Amino acid sequence: MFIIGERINGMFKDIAQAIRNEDPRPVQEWARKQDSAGARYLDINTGPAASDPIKAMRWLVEVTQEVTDLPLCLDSTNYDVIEAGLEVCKRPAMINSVPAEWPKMERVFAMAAKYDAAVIGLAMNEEGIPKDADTRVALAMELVAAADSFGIPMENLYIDPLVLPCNVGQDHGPEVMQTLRQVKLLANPAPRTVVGLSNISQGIKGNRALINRTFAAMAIANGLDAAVGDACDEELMAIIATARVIMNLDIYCDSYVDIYVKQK
Ligand code: THG
Repeated sequence: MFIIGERINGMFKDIAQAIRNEDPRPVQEWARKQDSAGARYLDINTGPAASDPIKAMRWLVEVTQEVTDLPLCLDSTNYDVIEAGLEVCKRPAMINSVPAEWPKMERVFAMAAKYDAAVIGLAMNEEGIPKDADTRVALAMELVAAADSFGIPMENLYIDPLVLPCNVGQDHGPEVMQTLRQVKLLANPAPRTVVGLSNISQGIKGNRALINRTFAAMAIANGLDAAVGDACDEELMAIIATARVIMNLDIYCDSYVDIYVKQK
């Protein structure tokens, strides 16, 4: 399981301000910090306030690539914004994201094939986010079939069951876990899975980090492959390293946590 660093997102005030002032420093500082904390990709999202999101996406990609070699996860619901980012990406990127809807899947999977990008497919459609796991899995199957028809290999498709804050969508929790398990049965090789980790605690007063960390450990036990999350939460990164040992994904050695922390 790996982390896609969530911090370069115009939803955060410092990044929104950096975009407005074309000041690369906050963006590059977060890029470096998330890289050295162990992020495997960096999510890049202009946020809702950018006046020219195409220009903002291109700028964010360029200034981020000046300080890190990590691949980028381009996060937007506007596919012209995603494509502007793909044009300037130096390494194969991840497209975040596409719902199980035509013609959006057509646009995104064609773009993924052209730019050799991975794709996050959302378990939702025109009718919204389903409550139950079975409907989420049915939508995941539509994404699998569509990706396959464009020649996208399954290891480049990440299914997102879609996580809601646990105070508004508490009944979704077990359905998300079941979706993570069942998605692995849809194809051989199976598609990968991803969630937005911080979503689970959004808008909650109190110990958000505890909720995010607990959710991460549980989702890994259910087969989670990746999460958009806080790479700079050292406790979260240690929990992930430990969960990977328990799930037999990494070899145990007596000082693995020490080694993990030193390698960062
Ligand atoms: N799935 C996929 N991509 C995603 C998400 C997802 N990208 C965006 C989001 N969800 C994941 N990223 C974040 C980033 C920040 C927060 C939550 C998810 C967050 N932000 C604080 C808040 O809203 O309280 C902002 C605090 C501040 O302004 O300082 O929690 O689900 N594929």
